[in-house]
Amino acid sequence: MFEKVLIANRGEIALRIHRACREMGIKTVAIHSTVDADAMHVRLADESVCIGPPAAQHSYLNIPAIISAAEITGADAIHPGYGFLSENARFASIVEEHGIAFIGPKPEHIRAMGDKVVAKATMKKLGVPVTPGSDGPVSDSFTARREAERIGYPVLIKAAAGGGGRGMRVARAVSELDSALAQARAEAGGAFGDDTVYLEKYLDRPRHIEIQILADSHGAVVHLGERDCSLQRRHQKILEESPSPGLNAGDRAKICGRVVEAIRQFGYRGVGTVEMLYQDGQFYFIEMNTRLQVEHPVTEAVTGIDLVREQLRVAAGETLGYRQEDIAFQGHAIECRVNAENPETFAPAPGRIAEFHAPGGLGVRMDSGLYSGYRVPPNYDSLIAKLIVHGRTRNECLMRLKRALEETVIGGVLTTIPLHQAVIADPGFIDGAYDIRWLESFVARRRDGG
Ligand code: MV4
Repeated sequence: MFEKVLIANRGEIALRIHRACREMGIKTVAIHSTVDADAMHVRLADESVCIGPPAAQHSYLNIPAIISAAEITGADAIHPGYGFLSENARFASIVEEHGIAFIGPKPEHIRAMGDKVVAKATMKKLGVPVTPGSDGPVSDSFTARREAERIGYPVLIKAAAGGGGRGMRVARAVSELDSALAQARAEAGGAFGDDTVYLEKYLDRPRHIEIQILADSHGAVVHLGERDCSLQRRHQKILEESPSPGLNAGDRAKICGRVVEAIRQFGYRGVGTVEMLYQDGQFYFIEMNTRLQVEHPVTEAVTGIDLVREQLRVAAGETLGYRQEDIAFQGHAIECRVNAENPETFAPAPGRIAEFHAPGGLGVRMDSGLYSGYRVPPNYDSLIAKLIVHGRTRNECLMRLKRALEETVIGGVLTTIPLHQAVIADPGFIDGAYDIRWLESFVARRRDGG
């Protein structure tokens, strides 16, 4: 096992990784920008290195500074967390070229899944159902028409370098196709420096269900069930749950089996998430994330498996040490993402935390680097805490979540807690029949005072 891990991230996830390392007797190195010098993960780590100014481009994305910090402190592995460099194949290979272990998949697997056209072709070949589409890039009007005709309208134009929804445009008829194609390409080119796009059948009201997988470097692969991440606004998830209230046992077993087999054949190592759309009883692969995800604690709650510990173990070459049959799924878990934002306008609301009290009790977990007096910097993502609640049933989980949200005190900044309280009190959420468009209409209804 590693002796010292450098944590190439900040905030709650840096703390989360530190905690797993501590429990395994591994020393930790925190890196931080100047504005994060007083962050909790820096205080708790065994060592820390300031790697640059507030702008992420010059600190948390600064590869030479991070490699230098690892070399100076003698770290034998780097954990990238999520966001920042976590899905940067070039970073992963540079880390390994320096004789340091990258806690994640091999660079070639990161690269393959980073290109959405390659990812989709790979999964299709390995037997995972994909959304009907162009099966390759579409660059001219003629090809677009031919493919859209074949797929059937409405079609969705997506960026190959995309993910997260940027560079997506719907065309509902041939009359909309040329302008949608031009807009998607322009947006993709601007956002990713690559204007390659492809076409898919547009799914109207799907759920977003993702399968968590875990693989060692000896060919063992297991799934840890699904998370329903349909509650999103502008491609930002706000609440995730497991199991999905919209999935039956038969469909779950079928898709999880398919995904595990595909990942085994792919030769993947580490944790991974296979993102699917689910509509009318059918699954469609959209993307694979090759990192630890924000919402991983939902899976930890229902399986009792520490995903960061497993990441460290498989990155060090250890075997999983258990089979699929050994994994038990217990009860229901929900995560609320608490952002320092105006809960009505979603405008970022950084500032000084005047008061902080985390909720507790049975089945309640709060992952956060907050403390009273901490200043939430304006330079990064507005996620400041995650509240994860577990119960024996979805109803027990919801009752407990309501109680835990009421108990939470975060003073001095606006947070999205009131939004969560409204969501979990709404019959449309309680009945579990929501899809990816539910939250946007809920927010609009609230704004119009309906
Ligand atoms: C789709 C889709 C409908 N049909 N693909 C959005 C982000 C990207 N990762 C995939 N996305 C979508 N792909 C087809 N063929 C709708 C979305 C989508 C979405 C997906 C998951 C969660 C929230 C979403 C919000 C808007 C659109």
